[in-house]
Amino acid sequence: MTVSVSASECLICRCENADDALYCSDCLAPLSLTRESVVQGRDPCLLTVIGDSNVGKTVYLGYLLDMLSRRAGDYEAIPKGPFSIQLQQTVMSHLAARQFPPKTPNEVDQWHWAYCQVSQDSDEGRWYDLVMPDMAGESIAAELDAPDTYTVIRNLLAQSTGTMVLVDASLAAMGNVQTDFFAFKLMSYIDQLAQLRVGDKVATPVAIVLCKSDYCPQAFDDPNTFAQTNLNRVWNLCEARFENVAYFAASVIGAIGFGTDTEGNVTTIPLHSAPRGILEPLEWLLSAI
Ligand SMILES: Nc1nc2c(ncn2[C@@H]2O[C@H](COP(=O)(O)OP(=O)(O)OP(=O)(O)O)[C@@H](O)[C@H]2O)c(=O)[nH]1
Ligand SMILES: [Mg+2]
Ligand SMILES: [Zn+2]
Repeated sequence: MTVSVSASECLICRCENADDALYCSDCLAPLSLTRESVVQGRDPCLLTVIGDSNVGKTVYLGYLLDMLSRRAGDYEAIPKGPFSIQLQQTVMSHLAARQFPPKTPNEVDQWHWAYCQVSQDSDEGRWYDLVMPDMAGESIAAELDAPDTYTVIRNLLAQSTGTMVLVDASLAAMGNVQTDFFAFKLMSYIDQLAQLRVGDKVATPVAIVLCKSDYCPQAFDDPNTFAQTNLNRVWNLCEARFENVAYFAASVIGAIGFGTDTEGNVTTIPLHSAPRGILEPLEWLLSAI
């Protein structure tokens, strides 16, 4: 694959920027992404992680990146630049201190962008240049309700090689309809972006990750049945409009404790990490692209 951009063209929205600019003037994505891909001489593989606020995107993505750099599952991962390590450092240092990382800010220039090269021993030495931004759930919600509020989200989804849709399985299992509706809206947004004729289906692979499945172990036993039962609107839309969808249960935390903060609010405390199902969605996406 050859890279088709110049060093000052934004990889996400393709707009031209000044040679010494650090961030794209249009969508605020870091231009180091483009510069690095020009050095590598190939287009990176954009994997977009989306989901409602508080579903666990930051925790999942930070933990996934950390597992890759610790060579879990025979993976080898090389971060491209120190900015790519920030997300995993934030997540791992908070978990080590028995805290959850803070909510991702809505400002695009505050999002962490992870850019790393990944290869798996069993994949004949093939390298993927993965770009995975950690976006704020509230910004995603704003873009769904009023398209073009966050052009960066639209551009990312339109160009994604693969997408991970994160859903809060613990809420879904309790019958919370908001969980199903949010993912339903997201899938419909992706479907609309593809601008396909009625009979054609979206080919981009989509992994639906049932986060916080430590609260509902039945999701691990059979993610498909769990989704069909508890996320029925999404399931039906995927059947009708998407060619390549798979469901995965995942959880990072083994046991949760409860405490109170200085203002008396109840807080959750991650007592220890027990990752389950973290690598599988990535593995499937890489095999599907
Ligand atoms: N039980 C359990 N809770 C989790 C897990 N991952 C995250 N959580 C809880 O979910 C909360 C939100 O996680 P985040 O990763 O910050 O959520 P987010 O999707 O990044 O949210 P925004 O940044 O607002 O978009 C955490 O503060 C935890 O309370 C998990 O694996 N198991
Ligand atoms: Mg977050
Ligand atoms: Zn841009």
